[in-house]
Amino acid sequence: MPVSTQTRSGEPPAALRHDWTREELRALFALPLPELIFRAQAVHRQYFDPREVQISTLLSIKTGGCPEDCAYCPQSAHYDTGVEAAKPMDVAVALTAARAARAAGASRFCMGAAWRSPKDRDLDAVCDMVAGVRELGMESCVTLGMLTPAQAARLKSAGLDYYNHNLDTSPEFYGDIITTRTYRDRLETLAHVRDAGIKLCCGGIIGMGEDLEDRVGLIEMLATLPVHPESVPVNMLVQVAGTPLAGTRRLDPIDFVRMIAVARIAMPASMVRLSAGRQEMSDETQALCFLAGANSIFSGDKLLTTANPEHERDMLLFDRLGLVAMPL
Ligand code: SAM
Ligand code: DTB
Ligand code: SF4
Repeated sequence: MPVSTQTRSGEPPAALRHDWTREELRALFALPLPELIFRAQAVHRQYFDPREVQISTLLSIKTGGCPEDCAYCPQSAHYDTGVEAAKPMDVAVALTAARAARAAGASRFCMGAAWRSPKDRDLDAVCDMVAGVRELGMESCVTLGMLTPAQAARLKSAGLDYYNHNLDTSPEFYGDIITTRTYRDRLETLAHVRDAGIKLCCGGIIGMGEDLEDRVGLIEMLATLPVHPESVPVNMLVQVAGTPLAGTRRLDPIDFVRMIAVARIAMPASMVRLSAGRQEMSDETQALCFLAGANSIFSGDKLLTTANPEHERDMLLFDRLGLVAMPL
């Protein structure tokens, strides 16, 4: 993590806070946009070079047929979305994709599996993939669902850098979106991952029909964890036909920008990732997200099962904005 003890201007950076209140966060969301962006930029520059954007690439290593009922997800077996359940991917195939991602400038390779929780024997191949990604000189990340403490320890021994497990939304709205596991289950997995010494990638989705208070509640949960997640993915719902959330009223892109800015201010040293939803976003909205403190993206023409902007479009946008890929 590039957490420095000095800012680029030589001043000590603002201290990290873990006592954010909903009232304070609500007040940030209510600021006029220029003021909110100004504050987010000021904080961002204390911790990061504002030109640099970290690039991760995703790969689905086990697609579809998931027993969970997450209302947004094309991979849930509860919904008819056209995503077929597939067998886990071979290690060699995953590592070929990792090499291609590295050649395209990605510093982190993230592998996702549509499991409620992995079986111990599932981890054999995952651990080989993690070790292979590390050998390529990239950071490794996996998202496999709920983990036991022993499974987290095993992944750590294989060299895993990050585990992605999202809180998704506020505790109050969560039950409207997922009924097959609880918010507490998620918090427990996050604790197991932390206890194993793995860095956390944890964020959520907006545009699911939630209220502003649910966005406030999600940031409160993330920013009051004992250690802020090192990566905070902010996903804009990708509406997939067949899922219960298809047809949800579209989010105002400015509300997405506000979410990024508040995440940046509340968790100043974290990578805030402009995650799913970029395919449907204009270049101008993405530019506003970078101004609001986003400093990470998923690159590659696919997320897990849905489309992501092509590499060329991203590189052109970086050029137009004067952004560069963050070195490892
Ligand atoms: N099964 C594991 C789990 O849920 O923890 C890992 C894979 S799951 C697809 C990873 C994350 O992708 C979810 O937590 C959710 O935040 C995000 N996601 C899934 N479908 C999405 C969609 N349609 N739009 C935006 N984000 C989505
Ligand atoms: C995260 O927060 N977003 C990524 C990653 N973590 C695993 C996944 C987005 C998935 C979007 C829907 C799909 O492509 O299936
Ligand atoms: Fe399964 Fe993860 Fe999709 Fe939920 S988000 S249905 S747990 S793959």
